[in-house]
Amino acid sequence: MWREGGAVLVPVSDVGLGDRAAEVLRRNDLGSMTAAAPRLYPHMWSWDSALIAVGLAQLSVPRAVTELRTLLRAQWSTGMIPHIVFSEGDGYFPGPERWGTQAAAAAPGSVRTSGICQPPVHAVAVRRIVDAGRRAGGAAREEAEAFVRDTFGAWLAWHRWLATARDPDRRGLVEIYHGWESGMDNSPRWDRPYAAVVPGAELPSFVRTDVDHVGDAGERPTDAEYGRYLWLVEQLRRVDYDDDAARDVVGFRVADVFTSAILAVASDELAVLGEELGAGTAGDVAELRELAARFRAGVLSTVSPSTGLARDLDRRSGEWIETETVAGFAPLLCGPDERQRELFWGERWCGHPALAHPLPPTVSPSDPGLQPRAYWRGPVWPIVSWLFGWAFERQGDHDGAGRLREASLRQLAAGDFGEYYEPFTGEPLGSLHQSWTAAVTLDWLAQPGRR
Ligand code: 2M8
Repeated sequence: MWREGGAVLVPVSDVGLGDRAAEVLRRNDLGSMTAAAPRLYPHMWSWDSALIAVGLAQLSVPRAVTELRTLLRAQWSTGMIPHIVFSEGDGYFPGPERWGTQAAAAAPGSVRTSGICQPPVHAVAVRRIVDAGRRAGGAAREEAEAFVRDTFGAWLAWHRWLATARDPDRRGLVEIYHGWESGMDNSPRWDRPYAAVVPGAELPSFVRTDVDHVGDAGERPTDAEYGRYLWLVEQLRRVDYDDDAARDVVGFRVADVFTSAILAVASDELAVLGEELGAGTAGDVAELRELAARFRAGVLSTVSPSTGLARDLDRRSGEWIETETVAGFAPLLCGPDERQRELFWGERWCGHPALAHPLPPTVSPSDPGLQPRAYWRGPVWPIVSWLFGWAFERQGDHDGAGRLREASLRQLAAGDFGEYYEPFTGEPLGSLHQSWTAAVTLDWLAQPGRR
């Protein structure tokens, strides 16, 4: 099942690493979904599952398709794809009881999910599955292409929901109601908006489980941060996750520039797939192209003239969020950008002399606020490096993509598949055997033209 007809393009020197990565995905396989990590995350996460499918596509196109079909079974009737699809496993908090989404009118009846979303990287994965299917040929190709025709409408509904419910003023920026929706949970990007979130006395008590599964609790968010995270869940739950009501009651509303950039490129990818495979109507394809253009323009509208980095916008206070994080490179994810390219490889970022590998940390290594072991506040995340490498390749910047791939494979060579890495020592942190880290490793190993 794991290697079909020699379709795995792993070079001989990397066979060991590729085998280990495949083994991680096999062990985390729960049947029709993959746990994001063995103990810390025993369920399916939305953007993890897309990147996991990118890796699975190198091993088995049908298994990659199954992953995304499982995710789509959890799609809400509004079009939203929830950020967690719960497995039968336990040991994760907040679990389905705390989310209480069964009362939400739009939630699916047969699957337990959370009530918020994550960045829409899915069309990127669908494209990868089609490409892998075409390379393998035969039944794999047929299955991949049939998958696009079957599910095009569902992905379109997801993009439409983001572009309407989460961009009601048509600014070309996706609004998020929780730091978890950004995927970059405790990034310094969210410090200011979170400062205004004050948990009410009626917040039900809670016991965290995440800190039991990492080497050191300092690698995870603090208890105070968790209190705010859970208070937002409480606010959303009280209005049964209704989109219109949520906008008025939630204490955190931020236009997220990185998610917006992902929506822009993913809309382009989906438009191309629709056209190539005759999925959807000409109007659907035109709509996706319009979304791509609107969100790219939205992203560019946030760039700070002084730093050259893109910024999030706090919709509650109306203030720009000025932090020096990797999300500032959102324009570079959307399209070629010479000024940003120079910044990205320059001394404040990948070219910083103290870095273990020339890869983008989540916070600039020149920023004194960087915390090298603290989750999204400094470490290097392989999936972030992968997303930029993917974007560079797409823009025809093969050199940039190759640099990120080679540096990442050196970072990953020990085969721990850390959730994130200490930027100055290269030590793996958080969960080990993290599925999406293993998955992007497989994709990097399979890419033709490695230097
Ligand atoms: C982390 O987020 C979850 C909450 O969604 C958590 O900390 O419990 C983030 O890194 C997120 O981006 C990721 O999707 C998830 C699973 O890997 O873990």
